[in-house]
Amino acid sequence: DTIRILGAPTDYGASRRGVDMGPSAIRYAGLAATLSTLGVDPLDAGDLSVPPVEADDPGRADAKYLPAIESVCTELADRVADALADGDRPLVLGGDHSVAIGSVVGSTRDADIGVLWFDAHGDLNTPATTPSGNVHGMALAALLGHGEFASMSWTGTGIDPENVALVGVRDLDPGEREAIRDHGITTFSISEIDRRGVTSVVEDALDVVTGRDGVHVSLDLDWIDPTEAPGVGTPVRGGVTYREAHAALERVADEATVRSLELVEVNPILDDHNRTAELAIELAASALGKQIL
Ligand code: DIR
Ligand code: MN
Ligand code: MN
Ligand code: MN
Repeated sequence: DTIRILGAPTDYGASRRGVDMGPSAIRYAGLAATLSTLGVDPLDAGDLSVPPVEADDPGRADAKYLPAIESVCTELADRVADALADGDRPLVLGGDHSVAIGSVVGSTRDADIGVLWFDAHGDLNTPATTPSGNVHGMALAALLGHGEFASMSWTGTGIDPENVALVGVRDLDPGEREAIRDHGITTFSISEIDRRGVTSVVEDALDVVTGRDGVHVSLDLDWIDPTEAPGVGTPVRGGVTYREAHAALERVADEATVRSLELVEVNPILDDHNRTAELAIELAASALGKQIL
């Protein structure tokens, strides 16, 4: 079992914050060594080449840096699909969450998959509803072909919205609430985790997203409480605890086939001695089947 590491060092999805240093921080925290202890072979394919955000112009205010994001995601989709075609499992290191458009487009190519989206946010805005113009807040809407994204071929997956679940959200914009209602996106809020416990919620999410060829796990580190994961692009108080995060990904490993995985929004500039990158690696290990005993 080979895990192919693909770095996507972008900071286009929300203008410059420092998440483009995520792949470096995650590697520095010992990603390859940790994967080796799981009995999988890490194959580091390096980073996509991404020009610095300062070298570009944001362009339209309701979808900043969209052409640059298109070009990174188009290349990433091919790299992810190539890894899968070679029999490797892709592990994408962001970068801001807009890179998920590339990962999921690549992972769904010729495959039937589910998508689990662990995030404080819904990432369900479109250029028409975004309060910020930041594409990282639109990544899931893009993948589902909402609004203007329906006419953009590079974001298209044809994925059935019934095979997508959002887990642990606690910060939604009005247009995102509408999208959840209108498109019937299965959404488990942080309040539902409070009431029912993370294990039972994740089991329900996994029932929803079963795809013949496995699941894509998109892990935005801001899903976790900022006390444990301070180094993220957009921290939001009240996230899942350290153990809840592990319990969730352990359930994923036990109950599903993880086809592809991504760790996004790690921001070493705001981090405390790289602990968020270290946590990202630990959680990837849980998702890939790390056993305590
Ligand atoms: C907000 C923030 N909903 C937006 N989104 C973030 O700008 O659309 N997503 N931070 O990760
Ligand atoms: Mn996100
Ligand atoms: Mn988020
Ligand atoms: Mn289903």
